[in-house]
Amino acid sequence: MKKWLSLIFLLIFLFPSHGSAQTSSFNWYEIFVRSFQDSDGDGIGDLQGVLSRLDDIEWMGFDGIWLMPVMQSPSYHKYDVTDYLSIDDEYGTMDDMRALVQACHERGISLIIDLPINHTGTGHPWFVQAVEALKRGDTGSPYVQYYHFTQSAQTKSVAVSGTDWFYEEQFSGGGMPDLNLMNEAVWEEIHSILVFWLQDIGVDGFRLDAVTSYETGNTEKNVELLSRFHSEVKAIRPDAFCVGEAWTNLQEIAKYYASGIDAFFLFPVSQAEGWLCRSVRARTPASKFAGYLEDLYTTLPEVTLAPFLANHDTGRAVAALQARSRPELAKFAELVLHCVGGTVFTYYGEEIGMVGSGDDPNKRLAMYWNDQDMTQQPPGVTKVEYAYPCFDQQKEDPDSLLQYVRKVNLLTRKWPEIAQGKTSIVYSDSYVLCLSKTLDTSEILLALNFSSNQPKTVAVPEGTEMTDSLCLDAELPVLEDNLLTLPPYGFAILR
Ligand SMILES: [Ca+2]
Ligand SMILES: [Ca+2]
Repeated sequence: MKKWLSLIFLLIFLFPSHGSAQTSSFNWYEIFVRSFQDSDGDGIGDLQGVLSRLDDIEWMGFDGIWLMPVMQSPSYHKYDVTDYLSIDDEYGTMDDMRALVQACHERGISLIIDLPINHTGTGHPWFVQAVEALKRGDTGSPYVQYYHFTQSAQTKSVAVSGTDWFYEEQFSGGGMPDLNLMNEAVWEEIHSILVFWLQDIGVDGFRLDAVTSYETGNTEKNVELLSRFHSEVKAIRPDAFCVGEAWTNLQEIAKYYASGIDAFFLFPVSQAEGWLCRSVRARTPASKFAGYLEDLYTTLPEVTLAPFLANHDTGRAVAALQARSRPELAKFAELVLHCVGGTVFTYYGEEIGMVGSGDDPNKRLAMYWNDQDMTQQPPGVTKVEYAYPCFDQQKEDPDSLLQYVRKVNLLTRKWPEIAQGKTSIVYSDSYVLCLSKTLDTSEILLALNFSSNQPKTVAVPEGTEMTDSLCLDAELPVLEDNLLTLPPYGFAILR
């Protein structure tokens, strides 16, 4: 153990962490493969299905894809992996994966995959062999050291049937025993997994599941483990991009960035009680949001942020925003999210205003392409509901949420200052927020009107010109005598 610890410190010393992300992709699309697109008629989404939808993904303006777990696993969600070097039979083959990677790269789309290493499934051969060893009384088996077995019940432990042992399981009830990430042999396995996916298959990085549970309650240790992970990844592929799920507050997330991992999801901005929803509900929405941003840029001044509104574990944004009958609010929220900067993650279906909350499967419904072309609903669904029209219909409607999200994505790509620039708040009042974004020597100004029903006017610096705008209808922002008037939920880019 001591030898291993000194290795960790050595690695940290040799690879000081830097905040800049190795990615050219800033509009990411999170896909739950099972619910996305079926290609072979069995009703279950698969990799060939994703491949067949790349035209649509590209059209929407996304330049990065995060696939939720694709490795062999007995559950519908596939976070309980039984073979890290495989593709689940339901999703297709490794050849399908290679084809998908190649097709993404031909389009300039990055592809990262979910990597749950906090735990395996109970069906993983490591765990099966560990349990067999315990049943034989062979506690010296190397596989026993892969997990956290104890002889007394802990707060998060499960009895190993047929023995008097228990295993640690942070996500209880899931058949997901926690790996012993303090074991050098486990890291040798992780190294092989990284080489396989980054080198042999050519994925562009990973979404790291449940990093706060690596060593639950020990942020310092988790940051050390992630530093090692980061070093190993960059040694294999210096341009790989990793984003971590540290589901915690801003101050804790800031600590995780010390690991060097490119980005961490900005949980505080997401969900019904997050900054964005709280702000749009507030009496003074723009100044409220500006206050949150001030905290954000002070706490995380030099890192790549990863804002998102909803993911597969949260309720969907339309419900959180109470925007079922207010598509304009869903649109504006997507815009505000992008103005935060960094690598923005959009969960599949958010771009067409899908809803779903409560039980997990309800948050992972079949993508609503149209009424014919849908996968089966995931098992355990208790409510199937689609609040907004289907993808095909929204694609034909120039005023749809889908078309708006596409415009936001395209504006973000046209103006790299928005995602990559250093942000400062130059003005805020109750309803108007102006942000400056500086990238290298280029500076642009973003002006947003948070009012749902009133035009708002703000003074802008002399000589500023409006280069782009995005509004809900035909009414456009007007710039006259250094006064910018924005229609309700209007947006302008100036420089
Ligand atoms: Ca299928
Ligand atoms: Ca753990």
